[in-house]
Amino acid sequence: MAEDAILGYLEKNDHISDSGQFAAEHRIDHNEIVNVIKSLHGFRYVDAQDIKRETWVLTDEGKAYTATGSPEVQLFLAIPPEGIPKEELQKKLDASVFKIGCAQAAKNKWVEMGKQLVTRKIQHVDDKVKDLLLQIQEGEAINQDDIKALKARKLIVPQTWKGYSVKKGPNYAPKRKKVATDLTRENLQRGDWKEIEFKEYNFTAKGLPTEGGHLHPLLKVRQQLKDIFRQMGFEEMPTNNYVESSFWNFDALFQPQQHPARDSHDTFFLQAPSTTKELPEDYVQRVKQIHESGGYQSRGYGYDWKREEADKNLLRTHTTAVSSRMLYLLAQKPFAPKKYYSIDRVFRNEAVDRTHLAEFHQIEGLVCDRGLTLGDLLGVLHEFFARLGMSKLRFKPAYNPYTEPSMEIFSYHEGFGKWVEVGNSGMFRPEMLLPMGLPEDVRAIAWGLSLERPTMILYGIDNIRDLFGHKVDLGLIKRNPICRLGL
Ligand code: FB9
Repeated sequence: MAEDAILGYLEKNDHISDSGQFAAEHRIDHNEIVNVIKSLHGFRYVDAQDIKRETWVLTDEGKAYTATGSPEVQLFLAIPPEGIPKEELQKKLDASVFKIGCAQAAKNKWVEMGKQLVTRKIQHVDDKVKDLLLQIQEGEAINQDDIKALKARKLIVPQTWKGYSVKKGPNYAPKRKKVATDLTRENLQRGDWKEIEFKEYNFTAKGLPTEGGHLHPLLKVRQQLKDIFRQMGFEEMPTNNYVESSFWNFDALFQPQQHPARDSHDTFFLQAPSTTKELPEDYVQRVKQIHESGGYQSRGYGYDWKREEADKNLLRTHTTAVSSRMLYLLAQKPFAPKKYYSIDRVFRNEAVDRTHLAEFHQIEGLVCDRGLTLGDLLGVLHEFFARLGMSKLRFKPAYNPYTEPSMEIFSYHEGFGKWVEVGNSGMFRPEMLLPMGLPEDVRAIAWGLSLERPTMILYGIDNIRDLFGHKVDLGLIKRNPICRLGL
Protein backbone atom coordinates (compact mmCIF):
# COMPACT_ATOMS: atom_id res chain seq x y z
CA MET A 1 0.00 0.00 0.00
CA ALA A 2 2.68 2.44 1.07
CA GLU A 3 5.00 1.05 -1.62
CA ASP A 4 2.50 1.58 -4.43
CA ALA A 5 1.76 5.06 -3.08
CA ILE A 6 5.45 6.03 -3.17
CA LEU A 7 6.40 4.38 -6.47
CA GLY A 8 3.12 5.56 -8.00
CA TYR A 9 3.69 9.14 -6.80
CA LEU A 10 7.22 9.18 -8.22
CA GLU A 11 5.87 8.03 -11.57
CA LYS A 12 4.14 11.40 -11.90
CA ASN A 13 6.43 13.54 -9.70
CA ASP A 14 10.19 13.66 -9.73
CA HIS A 15 10.56 13.64 -5.91
CA ILE A 16 8.86 13.47 -2.55
CA SER A 17 10.20 16.46 -0.56
CA ASP A 18 8.99 15.39 2.89
CA SER A 19 7.94 11.84 3.83
CA GLY A 20 6.02 13.23 6.84
CA GLN A 21 3.81 15.46 4.69
CA PHE A 22 3.48 12.64 2.14
CA ALA A 23 2.34 10.26 4.90
CA ALA A 24 -0.20 12.81 6.17
CA GLU A 25 -1.53 13.53 2.65
CA HIS A 26 -1.89 9.81 1.92
CA ARG A 27 -3.22 9.01 5.42
CA ILE A 28 -0.51 6.35 5.84
CA ASP A 29 1.37 5.92 9.12
CA HIS A 30 4.74 7.68 8.73
CA ASN A 31 6.64 4.75 10.26
CA GLU A 32 5.29 2.45 7.58
CA ILE A 33 6.30 4.95 4.91
CA VAL A 34 9.81 5.11 6.41
CA ASN A 35 10.21 1.30 6.44
CA VAL A 36 9.16 1.07 2.79
CA ILE A 37 11.46 3.94 1.81
CA LYS A 38 14.37 2.18 3.52
CA SER A 39 13.61 -1.05 1.68
CA LEU A 40 13.15 0.65 -1.70
CA HIS A 41 16.38 2.53 -1.05
CA GLY A 42 18.08 -0.82 -0.36
CA PHE A 43 17.03 -2.07 -3.80
CA ARG A 44 17.93 1.29 -5.37
CA TYR A 45 14.36 1.80 -6.55
CA VAL A 46 14.57 5.18 -4.87
CA ASP A 47 17.28 7.43 -3.57
CA ALA A 48 16.37 8.63 -0.06
CA GLN A 49 17.96 11.54 1.85
CA ASP A 50 17.15 11.71 5.55
CA ILE A 51 15.80 15.02 6.85
CA LYS A 52 15.58 16.05 10.49
CA ARG A 53 13.29 18.59 12.15
CA GLU A 54 13.25 19.80 15.75
CA THR A 55 9.64 19.54 16.95
CA TRP A 56 7.85 19.76 20.27
CA VAL A 57 5.74 16.98 21.74
CA LEU A 58 3.38 17.11 24.69
CA THR A 59 4.29 15.52 27.98
CA ASP A 60 1.65 13.32 29.66
CA GLU A 61 0.64 16.35 31.76
CA GLY A 62 0.36 18.45 28.55
CA LYS A 63 -1.75 15.72 26.89
CA ALA A 64 -4.03 15.61 29.94
CA TYR A 65 -4.71 19.36 29.74
CA THR A 66 -5.79 19.09 26.07
CA ALA A 67 -8.60 16.92 27.41
CA THR A 68 -9.40 18.53 30.76
CA GLY A 69 -8.33 22.14 30.02
CA SER A 70 -5.46 23.85 31.80
CA PRO A 71 -5.55 23.76 35.65
CA GLU A 72 -5.96 27.56 35.87
CA VAL A 73 -9.05 27.41 33.66
CA GLN A 74 -10.42 24.40 35.57
CA LEU A 75 -9.93 26.41 38.79
CA PHE A 76 -11.51 29.58 37.31
CA LEU A 77 -14.55 27.65 36.08
CA ALA A 78 -14.94 26.06 39.50
CA ILE A 79 -15.38 29.50 41.12
CA PRO A 80 -19.04 30.58 41.15
CA PRO A 81 -19.65 34.29 40.43
CA GLU A 82 -20.28 34.93 44.18
CA GLY A 83 -16.94 33.41 45.09
CA ILE A 84 -16.17 30.26 47.10
CA PRO A 85 -14.35 29.45 50.34
CA LYS A 86 -10.83 28.20 49.58
CA GLU A 87 -11.40 24.82 51.33
CA GLU A 88 -14.51 24.16 49.32
CA LEU A 89 -12.78 25.08 46.04
CA GLN A 90 -9.91 22.77 47.01
CA LYS A 91 -12.34 19.89 47.44
CA LYS A 92 -13.72 20.44 43.94
CA LEU A 93 -10.36 19.94 42.21
CA ASP A 94 -7.55 17.34 42.12
CA ALA A 95 -4.67 18.43 44.43
CA SER A 96 -2.11 19.20 41.69
CA VAL A 97 -4.72 20.97 39.53
CA PHE A 98 -5.69 23.14 42.54
CA LYS A 99 -2.06 23.93 43.36
CA ILE A 100 -0.99 24.77 39.77
CA GLY A 101 -4.35 26.40 39.01
CA CYS A 102 -4.03 28.82 41.96
CA ALA A 103 -0.51 29.79 40.96
CA GLN A 104 -1.30 30.35 37.28
CA ALA A 105 -4.72 32.00 37.83
CA ALA A 106 -3.19 34.38 40.38
CA LYS A 107 -0.33 35.11 37.99
CA ASN A 108 -2.84 35.84 35.25
CA LYS A 109 -4.70 38.10 37.73
CA TRP A 110 -7.87 36.05 37.05
CA VAL A 111 -8.83 35.43 40.67
CA GLU A 112 -8.61 37.10 44.09
CA MET A 113 -7.34 34.65 46.70
CA GLY A 114 -9.12 36.31 49.65
CA LYS A 115 -8.59 35.09 53.26
CA GLN A 116 -12.02 33.50 53.31
CA LEU A 117 -13.24 33.61 49.76
CA VAL A 118 -11.67 32.98 46.36
CA THR A 119 -13.38 35.24 43.84
CA ARG A 120 -13.12 35.92 40.13
CA LYS A 121 -11.49 39.20 39.11
CA ILE A 122 -12.73 38.93 35.53
CA GLN A 123 -15.84 37.42 33.99
CA HIS A 124 -14.39 35.24 31.17
CA VAL A 125 -11.09 33.53 30.34
CA ASP A 126 -9.79 31.71 27.23
CA ASP A 127 -7.78 28.51 27.70
CA LYS A 128 -4.80 29.78 25.73
CA VAL A 129 -2.65 26.99 27.17
CA LYS A 130 -5.00 24.26 25.97
CA ASP A 131 -5.25 25.85 22.52
CA LEU A 132 -1.48 26.16 22.23
CA LEU A 133 -1.04 22.50 23.28
CA LEU A 134 -3.54 21.40 20.65
CA GLN A 135 -1.78 23.48 18.01
CA ILE A 136 1.54 21.83 18.89
CA GLN A 137 -0.16 18.43 18.78
CA GLU A 138 -1.27 19.30 15.21
CA GLY A 139 2.36 20.13 14.41
CA GLU A 140 1.53 23.80 13.92
CA ALA A 141 4.28 26.30 14.69
CA ILE A 142 3.73 28.66 17.64
CA ASN A 143 5.81 31.63 18.86
CA GLN A 144 8.94 31.20 20.94
CA ASP A 145 7.66 32.90 24.14
CA ASP A 146 4.71 30.50 24.34
CA ILE A 147 7.10 27.61 23.64
CA LYS A 148 9.35 28.83 26.49
CA ALA A 149 6.38 29.18 28.87
CA LEU A 150 4.95 25.73 28.09
CA LYS A 151 8.44 24.17 28.29
CA ALA A 152 8.97 25.80 31.68
CA ARG A 153 5.71 24.22 32.87
CA LYS A 154 7.00 20.86 31.59
CA LEU A 155 3.95 20.56 29.33
CA ILE A 156 6.08 20.10 26.18
CA VAL A 157 9.52 18.61 25.47
CA PRO A 158 11.71 18.90 22.34
CA GLN A 159 11.85 15.94 19.93
CA THR A 160 13.82 15.42 16.75
CA TRP A 161 11.55 14.34 13.94
CA LYS A 162 13.30 12.18 11.32
CA GLY A 163 11.96 11.70 7.81
CA TYR A 164 13.19 11.40 4.25
CA SER A 165 13.12 13.24 0.94
CA VAL A 166 12.91 10.70 -1.86
CA LYS A 167 13.61 10.70 -5.59
CA LYS A 168 13.78 7.97 -8.22
CA GLY A 169 16.71 5.57 -7.84
CA PRO A 170 18.73 3.85 -10.61
CA ASN A 171 16.43 0.76 -10.45
CA TYR A 172 13.23 2.86 -10.26
CA ALA A 173 10.10 1.17 -11.65
CA PRO A 174 6.43 1.98 -10.91
CA LYS A 175 6.10 -1.58 -9.56
CA ARG A 176 8.76 -3.53 -7.70
CA LYS A 177 9.56 -6.52 -9.93
CA LYS A 178 9.91 -9.84 -8.18
CA VAL A 179 13.60 -10.68 -7.95
CA ALA A 180 14.57 -14.26 -7.45
CA THR A 181 16.66 -14.90 -4.36
CA ASP A 182 17.62 -18.44 -5.43
CA LEU A 183 18.40 -20.42 -8.61
CA THR A 184 16.26 -23.55 -8.41
CA ARG A 185 16.20 -26.83 -10.31
CA GLU A 186 12.92 -25.70 -11.80
CA ASN A 187 14.56 -22.52 -13.16
CA LEU A 188 17.16 -24.69 -14.88
CA GLN A 189 14.55 -27.15 -16.21
CA ARG A 190 12.30 -24.33 -17.41
CA GLY A 191 15.31 -22.43 -18.72
CA ASP A 192 13.65 -19.26 -17.43
CA TRP A 193 16.77 -18.38 -15.47
CA LYS A 194 17.83 -16.36 -18.55
CA GLU A 195 15.01 -13.83 -18.07
CA ILE A 196 14.65 -13.83 -14.31
CA GLU A 197 16.28 -10.94 -12.38
CA PHE A 198 18.20 -12.30 -9.44
CA LYS A 199 18.51 -10.34 -6.17
CA GLU A 200 22.04 -9.02 -5.79
CA TYR A 201 24.15 -10.64 -3.10
CA ASN A 202 24.59 -8.34 -0.12
CA PHE A 203 28.16 -9.15 0.78
CA THR A 204 28.03 -6.70 3.68
CA ALA A 205 25.19 -8.65 5.30
CA LYS A 206 26.08 -9.69 8.87
CA GLY A 207 26.31 -13.49 9.16
CA LEU A 208 24.43 -15.39 11.87
CA PRO A 209 26.16 -14.74 15.23
CA THR A 210 28.22 -17.83 16.07
CA GLU A 211 26.91 -19.13 19.35
CA GLY A 212 29.51 -20.67 21.66
CA GLY A 213 30.81 -20.70 25.21
CA HIS A 214 31.97 -17.47 26.82
CA LEU A 215 34.42 -17.02 29.65
CA HIS A 216 33.44 -14.75 32.56
CA PRO A 217 35.86 -11.77 32.65
CA LEU A 218 37.16 -12.99 36.02
CA LEU A 219 38.22 -16.27 34.43
CA LYS A 220 39.97 -14.44 31.58
CA VAL A 221 42.04 -12.36 34.02
CA ARG A 222 42.62 -15.51 36.11
CA GLN A 223 44.02 -17.28 33.06
CA GLN A 224 46.36 -14.34 32.36
CA LEU A 225 47.60 -14.48 35.97
CA LYS A 226 48.08 -18.27 35.77
CA ASP A 227 50.17 -17.73 32.61
CA ILE A 228 52.26 -15.08 34.41
CA PHE A 229 52.86 -17.32 37.46
CA ARG A 230 53.70 -20.29 35.22
CA GLN A 231 56.11 -18.19 33.17
CA MET A 232 57.76 -17.15 36.46
CA GLY A 233 58.16 -20.83 37.44
CA PHE A 234 55.41 -20.97 40.09
CA GLU A 235 53.20 -24.04 40.60
CA GLU A 236 49.56 -23.87 41.65
CA MET A 237 48.53 -24.91 45.18
CA PRO A 238 45.46 -27.13 45.61
CA THR A 239 42.67 -24.75 46.78
CA ASN A 240 39.67 -27.06 46.30
CA ASN A 241 38.44 -26.75 49.89
CA TYR A 242 36.43 -23.69 50.84
CA VAL A 243 35.86 -25.20 54.30
CA GLU A 244 38.97 -24.93 56.47
CA SER A 245 39.81 -25.40 60.15
CA SER A 246 40.65 -22.36 62.28
CA PHE A 247 43.96 -24.15 62.86
CA TRP A 248 45.29 -23.86 59.28
CA ASN A 249 43.44 -20.57 58.59
CA PHE A 250 44.67 -18.79 61.72
CA ASP A 251 46.69 -20.70 64.37
CA ALA A 252 49.26 -22.14 61.96
CA LEU A 253 49.75 -18.56 60.72
CA PHE A 254 50.59 -17.45 64.33
CA GLN A 255 47.33 -15.39 64.39
CA PRO A 256 46.27 -15.24 68.06
CA GLN A 257 42.89 -16.67 69.06
CA GLN A 258 41.63 -13.28 70.39
CA HIS A 259 42.45 -11.58 67.07
CA PRO A 260 39.34 -9.60 65.94
CA ALA A 261 39.38 -11.36 62.54
CA ARG A 262 38.65 -14.60 64.38
CA ASP A 263 35.16 -13.71 65.52
CA SER A 264 31.95 -14.22 63.64
CA HIS A 265 31.84 -10.53 62.67
CA ASP A 266 34.53 -11.15 60.10
CA THR A 267 34.51 -14.92 59.63
CA PHE A 268 31.82 -17.44 58.58
CA PHE A 269 32.04 -20.29 61.12
CA LEU A 270 30.33 -23.60 60.31
CA GLN A 271 27.54 -25.16 62.35
CA ALA A 272 27.97 -28.55 60.61
CA PRO A 273 30.55 -29.91 60.49
CA SER A 274 31.43 -27.46 63.31
CA THR A 275 34.85 -28.94 64.15
CA THR A 276 37.75 -30.43 62.18
CA LYS A 277 38.32 -34.24 62.29
CA GLU A 278 42.13 -34.41 62.48
CA LEU A 279 45.22 -32.27 62.86
CA PRO A 280 48.89 -33.37 63.03
CA GLU A 281 49.07 -33.65 66.85
CA ASP A 282 52.79 -33.09 67.28
CA TYR A 283 52.68 -29.98 65.12
CA VAL A 284 49.60 -28.74 67.01
CA GLN A 285 51.58 -28.95 70.28
CA ARG A 286 54.34 -26.82 68.78
CA VAL A 287 51.78 -24.26 67.58
CA LYS A 288 50.18 -24.24 71.04
CA GLN A 289 53.65 -23.73 72.47
CA ILE A 290 54.61 -20.84 70.21
CA HIS A 291 51.29 -19.04 70.85
CA GLU A 292 51.36 -19.57 74.62
CA SER A 293 55.02 -19.08 75.56
CA GLY A 294 56.98 -18.57 72.35
CA GLY A 295 60.24 -20.31 71.38
CA TYR A 296 62.83 -19.90 68.61
CA GLN A 297 63.76 -16.57 70.35
CA SER A 298 60.12 -15.36 70.18
CA ARG A 299 58.26 -14.72 73.41
CA GLY A 300 54.96 -15.78 71.77
CA TYR A 301 51.65 -14.20 72.83
CA GLY A 302 51.51 -15.51 76.43
CA TYR A 303 47.79 -16.53 76.51
CA ASP A 304 45.99 -19.84 77.08
CA TRP A 305 45.72 -21.37 73.63
CA LYS A 306 42.54 -23.44 73.31
CA ARG A 307 42.42 -26.56 71.13
CA GLU A 308 38.64 -26.27 70.72
CA GLU A 309 39.14 -22.79 69.20
CA ALA A 310 41.58 -24.21 66.64
CA ASP A 311 39.20 -27.07 65.83
CA LYS A 312 36.39 -24.75 64.71
CA ASN A 313 35.56 -25.09 61.00
CA LEU A 314 35.03 -21.95 58.91
CA LEU A 315 34.91 -20.73 55.34
CA ARG A 316 38.55 -19.80 54.66
CA THR A 317 39.13 -16.05 54.92
CA HIS A 318 42.27 -16.16 52.75
CA THR A 319 44.14 -18.63 50.55
CA THR A 320 47.08 -18.09 52.91
CA ALA A 321 45.42 -21.02 54.76
CA VAL A 322 46.46 -23.18 51.82
CA SER A 323 49.97 -21.68 51.93
CA SER A 324 50.31 -22.79 55.57
CA ARG A 325 49.25 -26.34 54.66
CA MET A 326 51.71 -26.47 51.74
CA LEU A 327 54.60 -25.03 53.79
CA TYR A 328 53.89 -27.61 56.53
CA LEU A 329 53.95 -30.42 53.91
CA LEU A 330 57.19 -28.95 52.54
CA ALA A 331 58.71 -29.24 56.03
CA GLN A 332 57.82 -32.93 56.26
CA LYS A 333 60.43 -33.86 53.66
CA PRO A 334 64.03 -32.83 52.95
CA PHE A 335 63.87 -29.14 52.15
CA ALA A 336 63.63 -28.02 48.52
CA PRO A 337 62.90 -24.43 47.47
CA LYS A 338 59.40 -23.82 46.18
CA LYS A 339 57.46 -21.17 44.27
CA TYR A 340 53.73 -21.57 44.82
CA TYR A 341 50.64 -19.61 43.84
CA SER A 342 46.92 -19.83 44.49
CA ILE A 343 43.90 -18.12 42.93
CA ASP A 344 40.59 -19.06 44.48
CA ARG A 345 37.61 -17.94 46.54
CA VAL A 346 37.88 -16.64 50.08
CA PHE A 347 35.01 -15.58 52.33
CA ARG A 348 34.73 -12.64 54.71
CA ASN A 349 31.65 -11.66 56.70
CA GLU A 350 31.89 -8.06 55.46
CA ALA A 351 29.27 -5.46 54.59
CA VAL A 352 28.57 -5.61 50.86
CA ASP A 353 29.32 -2.36 48.99
CA ARG A 354 30.51 -1.16 45.54
CA THR A 355 33.82 -2.98 45.82
CA HIS A 356 33.16 -5.62 48.47
CA LEU A 357 31.10 -8.83 48.49
CA ALA A 358 31.12 -11.52 51.19
CA GLU A 359 33.45 -13.49 48.95
CA PHE A 360 36.18 -12.66 46.45
CA HIS A 361 39.02 -14.41 44.68
CA GLN A 362 42.41 -14.03 46.35
CA ILE A 363 45.58 -14.27 44.34
CA GLU A 364 48.63 -15.31 46.40
CA GLY A 365 52.27 -15.83 45.47
CA LEU A 366 54.77 -17.55 47.76
CA VAL A 367 58.49 -18.20 47.46
CA CYS A 368 60.19 -20.42 50.04
CA ASP A 369 63.95 -20.80 50.03
CA ARG A 370 67.06 -20.48 52.18
CA GLY A 371 68.28 -16.97 53.02
CA LEU A 372 65.50 -15.07 51.24
CA THR A 373 65.45 -11.38 52.13
CA LEU A 374 63.09 -8.41 51.87
CA GLY A 375 65.09 -7.50 48.75
CA ASP A 376 63.98 -10.76 47.15
CA LEU A 377 60.38 -9.91 47.99
CA LEU A 378 60.73 -6.44 46.43
CA GLY A 379 62.36 -8.03 43.40
CA VAL A 380 59.71 -10.65 42.80
CA LEU A 381 56.96 -8.03 43.32
CA HIS A 382 58.51 -5.78 40.70
CA GLU A 383 58.77 -8.76 38.31
CA PHE A 384 55.19 -9.89 38.96
CA PHE A 385 53.48 -6.51 38.74
CA ALA A 386 55.55 -5.50 35.70
CA ARG A 387 53.97 -8.44 33.91
CA LEU A 388 50.61 -7.00 34.92
CA GLY A 389 51.59 -3.76 33.24
CA MET A 390 52.41 -2.03 36.52
CA SER A 391 56.03 -0.98 36.56
CA LYS A 392 55.91 1.98 38.95
CA LEU A 393 55.51 0.53 42.47
CA ARG A 394 55.69 2.00 45.96
CA PHE A 395 55.68 0.05 49.23
CA LYS A 396 54.13 1.17 52.52
CA PRO A 397 54.93 -0.62 55.80
CA ALA A 398 51.89 -2.60 56.99
CA TYR A 399 50.94 -5.23 59.57
CA ASN A 400 49.76 -8.82 59.23
CA PRO A 401 49.83 -11.29 62.16
CA TYR A 402 51.72 -13.79 60.00
CA THR A 403 54.33 -11.63 58.28
CA GLU A 404 57.05 -9.33 59.59
CA PRO A 405 57.99 -7.03 57.90
CA SER A 406 54.80 -6.49 55.92
CA MET A 407 54.16 -4.03 53.08
CA GLU A 408 51.15 -2.69 51.22
CA ILE A 409 51.90 -2.42 47.53
CA PHE A 410 50.89 0.63 45.48
CA SER A 411 51.10 1.10 41.70
CA TYR A 412 50.84 4.38 39.80
CA HIS A 413 47.83 4.02 37.50
CA GLU A 414 48.34 6.27 34.45
CA GLY A 415 44.61 6.13 33.58
CA PHE A 416 43.47 7.26 37.03
CA GLY A 417 46.51 9.51 37.41
CA LYS A 418 46.92 8.28 40.99
CA TRP A 419 48.57 5.62 43.15
CA VAL A 420 46.29 2.55 43.55
CA GLU A 421 46.69 -0.03 46.33
CA VAL A 422 47.34 -3.24 44.40
CA GLY A 423 48.08 -5.69 47.17
CA ASN A 424 49.75 -6.70 50.42
CA SER A 425 52.90 -8.71 51.15
CA GLY A 426 55.44 -9.74 53.72
CA MET A 427 57.93 -12.28 55.06
CA PHE A 428 56.26 -15.13 56.99
CA ARG A 429 57.21 -14.98 60.65
CA PRO A 430 59.62 -17.59 62.07
CA GLU A 431 56.91 -18.28 64.67
CA MET A 432 54.92 -19.65 61.70
CA LEU A 433 57.69 -21.47 59.79
CA LEU A 434 59.84 -23.02 62.51
CA PRO A 435 57.10 -24.94 64.36
CA MET A 436 56.34 -26.52 60.98
CA GLY A 437 59.82 -27.99 61.05
CA LEU A 438 61.39 -25.91 58.29
CA PRO A 439 65.17 -25.45 58.60
CA GLU A 440 66.41 -22.33 60.50
CA ASP A 441 67.65 -20.49 57.40
CA VAL A 442 64.59 -21.12 55.28
CA ARG A 443 62.50 -17.99 54.69
CA ALA A 444 59.21 -17.54 52.90
CA ILE A 445 58.14 -14.34 51.15
CA ALA A 446 54.56 -13.91 49.97
CA TRP A 447 52.07 -11.42 48.57
CA GLY A 448 48.41 -11.24 47.85
CA LEU A 449 45.82 -9.29 45.90
CA SER A 450 42.30 -9.80 44.65
CA LEU A 451 41.14 -10.95 41.21
CA GLU A 452 38.02 -8.74 41.27
CA ARG A 453 39.83 -5.37 41.57
CA PRO A 454 42.03 -5.74 38.48
CA THR A 455 39.10 -7.23 36.55
CA MET A 456 36.82 -4.30 37.48
CA ILE A 457 39.50 -1.80 36.45
CA LEU A 458 40.44 -3.57 33.22
CA TYR A 459 36.82 -4.07 32.14
CA GLY A 460 35.66 -0.67 33.45
CA ILE A 461 33.11 -2.19 35.82
CA ASP A 462 32.23 0.24 38.59
CA ASN A 463 30.17 -1.95 40.90
CA ILE A 464 31.38 -5.40 41.95
CA ARG A 465 27.77 -6.59 41.90
CA ASP A 466 27.73 -6.08 38.11
CA LEU A 467 30.78 -8.35 37.89
CA PHE A 468 29.96 -11.19 40.27
CA GLY A 469 26.71 -12.59 41.61
CA HIS A 470 23.06 -13.02 40.67
CA LYS A 471 22.70 -9.51 39.28
CA VAL A 472 25.32 -10.02 36.54
CA ASP A 473 23.90 -9.26 33.08
CA LEU A 474 24.69 -12.28 30.85
CA GLY A 475 25.31 -9.78 28.06
CA LEU A 476 28.49 -8.79 29.90
CA ILE A 477 29.62 -12.41 29.77
CA LYS A 478 28.81 -12.71 26.07
CA ARG A 479 30.16 -9.37 24.94
CA ASN A 480 33.33 -8.73 26.96
CA PRO A 481 36.65 -8.25 25.13
CA ILE A 482 39.57 -10.66 25.39
CA CYS A 483 42.06 -9.94 28.18
CA ARG A 484 45.72 -9.37 27.36
CA LEU A 485 47.70 -8.31 30.48
CA GLY A 486 51.01 -6.53 30.63
CA LEU A 487 51.48 -6.23 26.87
O1 FB9 B 1 43.71 -6.35 44.80
C1 FB9 B 1 43.86 -5.25 45.27
N1 FB9 B 1 44.06 -4.15 44.51
C2 FB9 B 1 44.28 -4.17 43.13
C3 FB9 B 1 44.99 -5.16 42.53
C4 FB9 B 1 45.27 -5.10 41.13
C5 FB9 B 1 44.80 -4.06 40.37
O2 FB9 B 1 45.09 -4.07 39.01
C6 FB9 B 1 44.62 -3.07 38.19
C7 FB9 B 1 44.64 -3.42 36.76
C8 FB9 B 1 45.38 -2.29 37.37
C9 FB9 B 1 44.06 -3.04 41.00
C10 FB9 B 1 43.81 -3.11 42.39
N2 FB9 B 1 43.86 -5.06 46.63
C11 FB9 B 1 43.86 -6.17 47.50
C12 FB9 B 1 43.98 -3.70 47.19
C13 FB9 B 1 42.68 -3.09 47.58
O3 FB9 B 1 41.70 -3.30 46.58
C14 FB9 B 1 42.13 -3.52 48.95
O4 FB9 B 1 41.29 -2.45 49.31
C15 FB9 B 1 41.26 -4.70 48.98
N3 FB9 B 1 41.99 -5.89 49.07
C16 FB9 B 1 41.29 -7.12 49.39
C17 FB9 B 1 41.09 -7.46 50.80
O5 FB9 B 1 40.04 -6.63 51.25
C18 FB9 B 1 39.76 -6.85 52.51
C19 FB9 B 1 42.49 -6.53 47.88
C20 FB9 B 1 42.26 -7.87 48.56
C21 FB9 B 1 43.47 -8.47 49.21
C22 FB9 B 1 44.23 -7.84 50.16
C23 FB9 B 1 45.36 -8.48 50.70
C24 FB9 B 1 45.72 -9.75 50.33
C25 FB9 B 1 44.95 -10.39 49.39
C26 FB9 B 1 43.82 -9.75 48.82
C27 FB9 B 1 46.88 -10.38 50.87
C28 FB9 B 1 47.83 -10.86 51.31
C29 FB9 B 1 49.02 -11.47 51.81
C30 FB9 B 1 49.91 -10.72 52.52
C31 FB9 B 1 51.07 -11.31 52.97
C32 FB9 B 1 51.31 -12.65 52.71
C33 FB9 B 1 50.39 -13.39 52.02
C34 FB9 B 1 49.22 -12.79 51.56
